[in-house]
Amino acid sequence: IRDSTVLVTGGAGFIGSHLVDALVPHNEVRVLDDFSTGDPAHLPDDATVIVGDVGDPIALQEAARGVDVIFHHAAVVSVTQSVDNPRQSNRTNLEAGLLVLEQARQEDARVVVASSAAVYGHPAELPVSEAAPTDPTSPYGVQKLALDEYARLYAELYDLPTVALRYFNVYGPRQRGPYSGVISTFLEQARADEPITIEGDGQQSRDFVHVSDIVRANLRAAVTDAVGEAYNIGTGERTTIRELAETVRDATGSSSSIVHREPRPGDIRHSGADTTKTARELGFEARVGLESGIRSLVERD
Ligand code: UD2
Repeated sequence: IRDSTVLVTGGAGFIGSHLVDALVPHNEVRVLDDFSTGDPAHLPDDATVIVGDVGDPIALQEAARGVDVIFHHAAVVSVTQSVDNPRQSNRTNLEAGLLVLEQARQEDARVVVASSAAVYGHPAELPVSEAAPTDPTSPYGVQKLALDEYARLYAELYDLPTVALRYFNVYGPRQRGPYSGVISTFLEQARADEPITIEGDGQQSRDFVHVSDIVRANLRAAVTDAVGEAYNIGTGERTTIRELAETVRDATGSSSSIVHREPRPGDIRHSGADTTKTARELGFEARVGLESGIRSLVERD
């Protein structure tokens, strides 16, 4: 998109900050972030930063004034944290999301919401399509599902252009911290020549999608006519955690051993996107395969 005024909530976070980078050259970009997990160092100078909680109506109103599009990426991303404190994550993931939709209604703005493969829980069929039953297994998944449904409903009830993007396992530069995902954990371990820790037998699988593809999907969602819909954002390829461990070790030239620990309680066994609807209706396909994505991560720093 070009020549638009846009708001990225959670714009200092992992996904949000990459999106801000892509938007800044051609648009007026505002970022609303409370920097609870986001990093100011990731923000380009040309973005206007509003420091605040997305759940604070005053801060949100200020940040959203006159915008054409809101990319809603502010969230409590840790599934574990949502299990430990469901009401706290509900406030950010659902209540604040609803506030964003309401604010968009005031401004007549388009909204792209960050949804998740977590809405499917343990998928009954693989790859999982958007028409599959939703059956989340965590408060995080329930919150993302409710937001995803609200987005659809706002399109239906109020004619608000909304799009929900159901991200699979996202990875890439700037992903770090205790809840940051298996690829960043394995990379850190490999770089330090420490054991790479597989939880369980390593035969569980995931659809790993590079953050640059997530950005491209958001840019499509900002202009598509196919609104009021949810779209899977993955590559359509599944990789086992064992294969991932070996790929990371090879790519880094590390001498790490690969060890197994207790499986994670409630872990999803397999997750993979059916990308048919996204390709046909949103006109988006992922470009970055796992091996080249990991290679570019290794070459970076
Ligand atoms: C991802 C999302 C989560 C939610 C969920 C939906 C991330 C970081 N999290 O959770 O937000 O959307 O999908 O289902 O993308 N593992 C190891 N060793 C480690 C760390 C992880 O073996 O040191 C395993 C882990 O047990 C799991 C797999 O790797 O089987 C992926 O774990 P994850 O935390 O990266 O992501 P996931 O799929 O639990």
